[in-house]
Amino acid sequence: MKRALIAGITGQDGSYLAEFLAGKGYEVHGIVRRASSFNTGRIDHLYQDPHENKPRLVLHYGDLSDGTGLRRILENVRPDEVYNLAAQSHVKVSFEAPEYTADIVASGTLRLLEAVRDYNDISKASVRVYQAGSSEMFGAASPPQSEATPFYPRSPYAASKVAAHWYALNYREAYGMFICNGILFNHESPRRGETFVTRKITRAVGRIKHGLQEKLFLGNLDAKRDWGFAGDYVEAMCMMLQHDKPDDYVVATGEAYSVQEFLVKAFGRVGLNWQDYVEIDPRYFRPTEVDFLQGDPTKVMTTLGWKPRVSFDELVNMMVDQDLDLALRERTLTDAGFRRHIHS
Ligand code: NAP
Ligand code: G4F
Repeated sequence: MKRALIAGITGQDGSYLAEFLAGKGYEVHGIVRRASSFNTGRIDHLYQDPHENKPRLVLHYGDLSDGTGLRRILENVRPDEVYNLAAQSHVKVSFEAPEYTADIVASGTLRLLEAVRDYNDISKASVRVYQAGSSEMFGAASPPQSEATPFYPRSPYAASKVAAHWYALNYREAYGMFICNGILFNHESPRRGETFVTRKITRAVGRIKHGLQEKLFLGNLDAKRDWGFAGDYVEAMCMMLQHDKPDDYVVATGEAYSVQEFLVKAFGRVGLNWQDYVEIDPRYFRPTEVDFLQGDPTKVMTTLGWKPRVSFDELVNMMVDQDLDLALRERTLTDAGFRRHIHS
């Protein structure tokens, strides 16, 4: 049985990857940050009591800011594969917390790579590592973007991901480590964080439809993104680590839509016109925007045989349908006198 260690297991991708690997028979270990409230909502359905004989999902407290702790976790878990999905992953927030973002996204990756390098030396193992790179690294480069496109980062987040990408590539060349950089374009799901634009929209659609919200405030509606389904993308991560040689891959659908096109589809799903509800709030503009991301996934398709299963329309419908259901439950609670809580 293979053992995988996932940093960032409580996030959107971490939860889908944990499910996927568990389904393949892996023993899955995850690194969880200490928080004052529970942050394991996305993986609670997978959790097993550690007092059980052989739980298939084991959680370890740790943080990418704490290199010694990472090393200790590696020695305890003795993984075959490590997936580094941990990050301060919000682009706009990275302008507000740039040093923190760099510390976790760039230096945190370096800490994890150092820990794996030491563990390999001590144990004579050859742990395979997946590094979560991002299409944000292409930033202002013209679409379609492929593995050959030069990076042009437009935010502290993107610059930090570029640093992490090069750390990973350098460790592969310098120490012969098996490390793959996935350069993933935007991928969404009903588990997407509620401050990313797709989920912010679908949450609002559900609440507006059920009379819980009147307006939706957004920033730049003209930006274009290549949006896929997170469940499809985690399969590509695993496929990279099963290949006979480590390499870097763009993962994308090859299609791009604007934020406005997402709005049309999402509001249209419930028979509403987005223009009746959306207002622009410059607070959501970014100091430097990434206008147009559209990936060229030829390499991952031809080399690894990966392809996306969920279309743009299916993705929007899946997210809206779930958020309609959530809003209905909120409505029921509100009608029963409970106060509701709105994220923006
Ligand atoms: P996400 O939902 O924001 O999850 C991020 C994960 O990292 C969470 O588990 C979070 O823990 C954890 N984390 C944050 N700071 C940490 C720290 N200091 N130490 C340890 N863990 C920490 O992000 P995602 O959408 O799943 O994305 C996964 C990875 O892929 C990220 O690296 C992201 O930058 C990258 N990526 C995402 C996309 C996309 O479209 N989704 C595209 C390209 C690349 P908490 O739950 O406690 O916050
Ligand atoms: O949903 P977003 O915040 O995603 P963004 O910035 O593309 O980043 C996501 O994808 C990256 C991969 O390309 C990941 F690396 C990263 O971790 C993250 O998962 O914004 C998408 C677009 C932007 O152009 C933004 O300006 O939507 C625009 N937008 C318009 N109004 C908004 C809003 N974005 C947010 N978050 N909130 C708004 O109100």
